[in-house]
Amino acid sequence: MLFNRNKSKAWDRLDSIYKHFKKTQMKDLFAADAKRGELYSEQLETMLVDYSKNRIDDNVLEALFALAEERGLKEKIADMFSGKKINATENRAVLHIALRNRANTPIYVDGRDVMPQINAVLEKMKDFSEAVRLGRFTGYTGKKLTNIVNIGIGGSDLGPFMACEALRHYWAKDINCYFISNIDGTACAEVLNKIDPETTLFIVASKTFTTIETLTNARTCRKWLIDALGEHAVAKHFIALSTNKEEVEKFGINPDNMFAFWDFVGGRYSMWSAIGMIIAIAIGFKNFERMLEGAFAMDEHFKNTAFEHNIPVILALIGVWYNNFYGVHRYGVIPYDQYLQYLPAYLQQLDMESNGKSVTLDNKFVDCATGPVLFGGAGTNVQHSFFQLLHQGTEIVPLDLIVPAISHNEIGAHHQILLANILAQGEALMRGKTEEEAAAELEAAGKSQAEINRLKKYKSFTGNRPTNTIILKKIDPFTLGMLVAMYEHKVFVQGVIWNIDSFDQFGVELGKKLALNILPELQGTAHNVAHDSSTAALIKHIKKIRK
Ligand code: G6Q
Repeated sequence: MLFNRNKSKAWDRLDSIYKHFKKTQMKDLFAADAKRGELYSEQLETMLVDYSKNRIDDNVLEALFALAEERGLKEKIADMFSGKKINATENRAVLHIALRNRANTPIYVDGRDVMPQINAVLEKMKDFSEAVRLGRFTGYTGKKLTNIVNIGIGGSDLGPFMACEALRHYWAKDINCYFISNIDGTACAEVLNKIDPETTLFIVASKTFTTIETLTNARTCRKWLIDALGEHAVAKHFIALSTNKEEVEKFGINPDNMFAFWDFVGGRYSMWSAIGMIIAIAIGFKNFERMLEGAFAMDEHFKNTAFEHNIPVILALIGVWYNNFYGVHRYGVIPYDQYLQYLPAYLQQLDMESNGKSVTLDNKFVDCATGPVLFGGAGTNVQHSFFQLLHQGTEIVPLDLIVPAISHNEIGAHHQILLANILAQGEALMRGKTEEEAAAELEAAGKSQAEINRLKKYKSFTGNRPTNTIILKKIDPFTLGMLVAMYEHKVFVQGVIWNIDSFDQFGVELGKKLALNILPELQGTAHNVAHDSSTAALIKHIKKIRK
């Protein structure tokens, strides 16, 4: 179906609603309806999503749901869950949902049920992760493997890294996890300095097994291990997570030590697959399965719930409302939880790599804005850094504020202070403070009239700044699974609205290719390659310094 927003009835309706609605103040909407908070909240299992502090009302929401209907969202969701090749540019199915399909109902790709192979790999992961944790699979010299190093980048790093950090509370006491992703030798050196070869397991995580950063890091680690323990030790200290058996063998890893996944699992959607091995080793396979169950609960909710109560759909459409009608192309995720501190970095890839596209599925340039710029950081830290701009800057930045009601570390009043802060931020951003209110406060503080007049503008806040508040019970594997799956589906819904392929990533290729051209120049084996004058001068300058 050709999507042209200028000819879309639902889009036109939203355009005209926006013209009247844009000046509406959220605080007036709250004043007019004492039940607004309750009305615009949804709960799933142990997760509550309050989306009431947004510039929306029933009329706006209805029009957004109509847009989703018009875009065929229901059918698109069914297509994904049934294994249709919705990653059209790469002609692939998109089946991260199959990896956590706890009902084990068949899902067919090219006439073949994918569930048996998924279950077989999960079984193999279970055996291996338990063998490592129990010390049944040991290092070459018979010592227990307690340092687990994941070597991977992008989707083969960010998911496992974020999830391991989020679930640190569940780590086996004698296990430590490390992550090497950057090609910068420092990344390798800093990890290798901390660990002992006899007790280290390297996990080479690469879907393609051709990624230069990962293979270079893996080779360096392999040499480090061989220097210490000899060539024979490799089989006991290296495993691979990949779709490419041939390259794994070429690298020198025994295929018995390879854990497979498939081209229907996108890199940034792969932490539920073999790529999650380090998570399973750290937290135990039972907990890993709980994470899959949490994601499955969100999948079922997403697949079966009417748009009006469908959490990923609602969040996605509110995002579209700001992005395409208010012209707000940015968005922040602020977890108020130390364990979730890497969630924004993970979501940055999920969202920006998925929806940072400019060509529609009909092979035309888009005629509306697509994926927003996503950033974030852990509360309360960021309240003392970039929140100034969020409160008083000229840019509107919609936020997701996330917090667990119960901390794993309930020490004194820490968690209550944290909770008070997240709630206060949402309230402050929505309500703001008028000049009159600022003046009254200054007066109460005993300031002179001249001082009050001088300061009241600086001390006022426009408010009307949107937030979603997501309250979790506790950061446990099940909850994390739900949360991550919620964002995956939110991104998918937005991709459907914008009619783009959320599952390819051609945009990362050009720079990679050019780096391969420049490398021989820096190494002195190629000369006089054509470049723009800036790049040419920079190459010359670097070579001079490194001589
Ligand atoms: C994710 C991307 C990308 C990918 C990395 C690593 O969706 O495809 O981030 O995960 O480039 O690729 P390999 O796993 O093939 O090494």
